[in-house]
Parts: sequence; C-alpha cells; structure tokens
Amino acid sequence: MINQYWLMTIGGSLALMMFISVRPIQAAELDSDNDGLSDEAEVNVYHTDPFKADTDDDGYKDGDEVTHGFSPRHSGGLPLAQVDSDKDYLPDAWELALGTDLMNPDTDGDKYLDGTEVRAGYDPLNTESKKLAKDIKIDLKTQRLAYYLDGKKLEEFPISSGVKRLPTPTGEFSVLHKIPAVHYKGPGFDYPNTKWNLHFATNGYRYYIHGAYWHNDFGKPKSHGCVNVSYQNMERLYNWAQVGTPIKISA
Ligand SMILES: [Ca+2]
Ligand SMILES: [Ca+2]
Ligand SMILES: [Ca+2]
Ligand SMILES: [Ca+2]
Repeated sequence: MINQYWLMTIGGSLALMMFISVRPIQAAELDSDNDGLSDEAEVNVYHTDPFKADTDDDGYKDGDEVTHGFSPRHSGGLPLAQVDSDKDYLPDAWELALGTDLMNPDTDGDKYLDGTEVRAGYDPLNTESKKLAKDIKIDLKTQRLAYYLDGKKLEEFPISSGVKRLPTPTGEFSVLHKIPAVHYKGPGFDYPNTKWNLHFATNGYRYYIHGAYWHNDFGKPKSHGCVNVSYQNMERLYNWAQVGTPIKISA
C-alpha cells in the first residue's frame, strides 16, 4: 500500500512538473519586452524585435503603435496603411488584415506578388487561381466608407456625401468605370484634374466616388451628390477597386 501511494504521488508530481515546465514555453503568451505584442507575433507577424519594446526607436511601444494603426517598424508615425515593408504593392495594414506576410512579397510562393494578386482579386494565400469578393460599403449616416476583400476589412475612413438638396443616391451599385481624372464643373464650382474617379450611377448626373482636393471637411455632407474622399485615401481605393466591384450605399 505504501509503495503504491508513493508511486502515485511521484507519478502525480511528475505530471505536474511536466505541466508546469511545458506551459510557459507556449510562445504565444510570452511578451518578453512587455510591449503588448507576444514574442510569437513580433517574430512571425509584425517582424519587430521581441526583446525591444520600441523597435523603431521613436518613443512609442510596438504594441501601442499597432493598436493605433501606426507601423512599429518605421519611425515618424507612419500609418500602417501607408507603409509597404516588402515592396509588394500591398500596404502593411492590408497584409495584417488578410494574414499575408508583410516581409514576404509573395506569401503563397506562386510567383505573383501579394499586392498584384489582391489588386486583380485573387487570393494571395492560395496558389490556385481563386477569386475573392470585393465590397465597398458607404454609410451616409456616419459619413464613412469601408472596403473589404473576402469579408475582411482593408480600410475605413470618413467621406463627404451630397448635401440635403443634392443627395447621394442610396442602394446597391457597382463600379461602372474607373476614370483617372475628371473635370467637375457646374454652377458655382470648377474642379479641374480631379483624380481617382469611380463612376457608379447615372441618374441625370453621373455619380462618382472620387478624390477631393478642395476641402478637408470629410465626415460631413459637402458635395453635389458624389462621394468625396481625401486624396490620401482615394488613391489606394481607386487602385484596388475593379469594374464590377459592388458598392452598397445605405442611408
Ligand atoms: Ca513583445
Ligand atoms: Ca516605436
Ligand atoms: Ca507581403
Ligand atoms: Ca503570390
């Protein structure tokens, strides 16, 4: 009986020791430099230094930068949406949203760059020619636009839709034409060489989502019916959108 008791106790202790010694090695939970990102995520996802809380020496911790949408790898408060660490035409913010590797220009190894695949609507994580759905959603109440690949949000930002007297149409549309530059002109306005225009409806007027360089009041209605987007955000949306990409505008 005594022997059995000791055997059970020793067995239990061994099991407990193994449990204790195995658990802390789970790297996903370890945050060695206490910057809010696990060692595993720093090494495999963000490509930051797991033993240095402020990888780019700009005074902000890696985790805080990521939480607020800034790159922990580039100093100077660069938004993740404006950084392309591996030069594959896919912004770091989109790589993180899609689960591609922001330091590998061809994550799935099929000889097509991540950004090239996404722009053409293909899955950058699948070597087969698999198409992914693109969606643009505009909420006139909140004056915000968001766009998605395969249901994963790539970006969201404020817009300016039509004023009360010249409202933006609501409903389901799609990109009909992509036009690099348009000269918008009418009573009381004249905006030559307006960049990045996505034509989505014609109803007496032609309605576009387009860049706007003549104001910075994004977040409130301002236009003659089009959807105004800042130049900073519109270039990426324009290059990503394809003829046929669905646009849903809700009131
Ligand atoms: Ca860390
Ligand atoms: Ca930093
Ligand atoms: Ca990449
Ligand atoms: Ca690829």
